Amino acid sequence: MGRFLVVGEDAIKKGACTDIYFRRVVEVMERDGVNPHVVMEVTASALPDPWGVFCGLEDVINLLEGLPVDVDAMTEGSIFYPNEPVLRIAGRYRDFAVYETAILGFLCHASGVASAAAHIRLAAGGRPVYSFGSRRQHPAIAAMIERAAWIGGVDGASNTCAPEGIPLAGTMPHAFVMCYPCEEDAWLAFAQGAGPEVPRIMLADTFSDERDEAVRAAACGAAAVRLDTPRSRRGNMRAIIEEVRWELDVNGYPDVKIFLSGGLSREEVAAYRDIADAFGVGGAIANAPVVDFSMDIVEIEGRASAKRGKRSSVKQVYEVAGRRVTLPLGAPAPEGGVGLLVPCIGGGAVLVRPKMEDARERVISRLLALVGEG
Ligand code: PCP
Repeated sequence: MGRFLVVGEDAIKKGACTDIYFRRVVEVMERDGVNPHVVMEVTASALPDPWGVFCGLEDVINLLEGLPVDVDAMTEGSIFYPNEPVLRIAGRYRDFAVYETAILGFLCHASGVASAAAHIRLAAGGRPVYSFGSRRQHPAIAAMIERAAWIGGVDGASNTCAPEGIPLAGTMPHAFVMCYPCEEDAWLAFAQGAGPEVPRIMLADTFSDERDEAVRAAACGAAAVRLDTPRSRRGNMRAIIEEVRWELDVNGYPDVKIFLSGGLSREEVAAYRDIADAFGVGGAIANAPVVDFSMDIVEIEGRASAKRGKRSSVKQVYEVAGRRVTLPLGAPAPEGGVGLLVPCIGGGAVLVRPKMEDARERVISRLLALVGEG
């Protein structure tokens, strides 16, 4: 271990970040000369919502590249449902057994974040949503969090380590306001000193009432005011936002937008989307429940086999006229059906690398059709 409690890339790549039982059973199997050819599938039996967003494939491909395995998977950014295989690995068990921990870790976490981001984007009904939650997770995974949130559909991310291509978004911390003699001094300093590309969004809740600070911030050149009202002051947040809007309007600032943040849940985003102009969401995206993917043998030495509770045989998921059908891979494909699992790695060689922008487009293009599905 180095300075921080972080497992390095090299340890992950060589399979050293694993559950000890994998290493132990591989040793036993080596001694016995047991190493069957298996096909393993990754599925989630249940989800917190009717559907999820598949994410994390890029890391899995980088992990398995060079191993003697074939990998097929849904493309990143695919919508998936419970019991659908999202990824399959074919190879000799011992050759990849120790990687299960990292494979699932990559997929469970990234898919959880991307799924939450997509559901929050839907809840926002067209209002921009920004990922502000990298501070809620270990900094070593900030890039993963922001990438998954971006694929899920947020409009920007706050962490400077977000992968290139993701627009950075932020306003100002309360600490900044407090470092000046009064709020006006801080807002004016920001208006004059921040780069020209930085939106003049002034934090308007540090010491006084939001309606008071909002109008004063508007007078200092705010393009928007951020309300990050502490929980202890939120008697009726909707009434507070409406009052701020009213006072901005009657004081001659109808174009000043209202940016909402601070512990927002998906439900709150939906509840305020008609009166707030944009949302900064932290924990509800970054701390999203992981997807409980598991990785199970479904075929061994060419014979369909699965532990109880799991469905045996290698499968393909088809999309047919907006419906999803999962069938054994050998069964005739439904007419007009498009198979969603496609080859990614053949004999250790990478065939297709996911592209972040394509994954995001895939999610966004599907979201409207999913409104009725929760
Ligand atoms: C932070 C920031 C956002 C919050 C976090 C997003 O708040 O202002 O509103 O994360 P959340 O949705 O999990 O709350 P603070 O910690 O109050 O930081 P600051 O005073 O610097 O704005």
